[in-house]
Formats: sequence, C-alpha cells, structure tokens
Amino acid sequence: MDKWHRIQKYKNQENVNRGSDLKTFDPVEKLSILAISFAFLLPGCGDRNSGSQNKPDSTGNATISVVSDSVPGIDSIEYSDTVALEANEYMRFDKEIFKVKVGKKIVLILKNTSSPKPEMSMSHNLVILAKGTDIADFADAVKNAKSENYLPASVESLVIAHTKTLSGGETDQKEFVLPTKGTYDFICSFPGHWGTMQGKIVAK
Ligand SMILES: [Cu+2]
Repeated sequence: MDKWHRIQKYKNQENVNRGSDLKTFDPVEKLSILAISFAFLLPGCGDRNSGSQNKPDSTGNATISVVSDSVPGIDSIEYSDTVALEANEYMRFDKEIFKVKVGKKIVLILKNTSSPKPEMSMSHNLVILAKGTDIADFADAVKNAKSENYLPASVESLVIAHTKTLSGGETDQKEFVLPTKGTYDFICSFPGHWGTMQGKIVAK
C-alpha cells in the first residue's frame, strides 16, 4: 500500500470514528454517513487518482456535462427571493431545493450553526455552480486550495456566487442572479463536505 492509499485509509477511518462519536444521530443517518465515507474511498482506488499524494490535482479541470433540468416536486415549491440556509455540525444544510425567477436579484444567506468554540467548530461555505458543472470534479479541483478558501481562481468560471468560508456561529450574505433557465447545483466546497452538503436551485 503506497503512502497515498494509507492516507486515504486513515482519513476514512477518521470519518467512521467521527460518525460513531455523533451520539445524537439516529441509526439511519449514521449508516448514511458510513456509506458516504466508503463512497469517498472508492474513487481513490481507481486509476484516475492513483499515484502519490504529491501529484497535482488542483488543476481546475472541472468539466461541464449535460444534465437533466427537471427536479421532482419542483412545481409544488413556491418561488423565493432569498436562498437562506443553515449549515450544521453534522455536515448538512437545512434545505436542499429552491425555486427562483430567472434574472431576478436573489439574496444568498448562509449561517454556520456549528459551535463557535474553535475545537468544535466545523467550517462551511456555500457555492452556487454554473449549470452542468460536475460536482465531483469540481470538489476534486478545489480540495487543496486552503489559502484560497477552497475556491481557487482556476474554477472562477464555474462559480455563479459564493459565501465566505464560515466558522461556527458566523453568517455571510451575498446577492446573485441566475442568468438562464435551468437547474443549478450548490455545494459546500470545504474538503469532504460536498457528498452530504449539496442541493439545487431551479431557475424558471
Ligand atoms: Cu461544509
């Protein structure tokens, strides 16, 4: 086992340990976290990511792919002028679907509700991606860009709007406009968070 795989194995074990420490979780949620932890491990075993950890992978080579524009249940959701979300210590957003008008100014608000105590705080941000951006590729391209708050200049063209990366207790607010009809994904780009922290904004 090379160094990179040992690190991935260690990280995965850490995730598993963290999951079992979350005593307030119900079993179903705990299981889903375990499943996600293992899901993260799998791509690391493929050819694409094999090699040493020093291999540069923040090249910004996130890709645009063709995606379906329909989201189940979207017709029963009201239009909103704000996309207001809370991000918590369990690596979750409190909402996952929004519907807005194309071309209208929308207020984006993110509150990080994890503990403000530095040892318990979990960092989060919110990034609205250009239509059709491959989330996994995007997350891969930004994961090492700590000094740029996990949004390096190389992915600028794939980002519609984003908040700051927030510590526990902090809030940030921005404005954005979705330029064309369709479905836009949003994620937290902090490393390892996108699997559970993502949702969709439908612009009509
Ligand atoms: Cu996060």
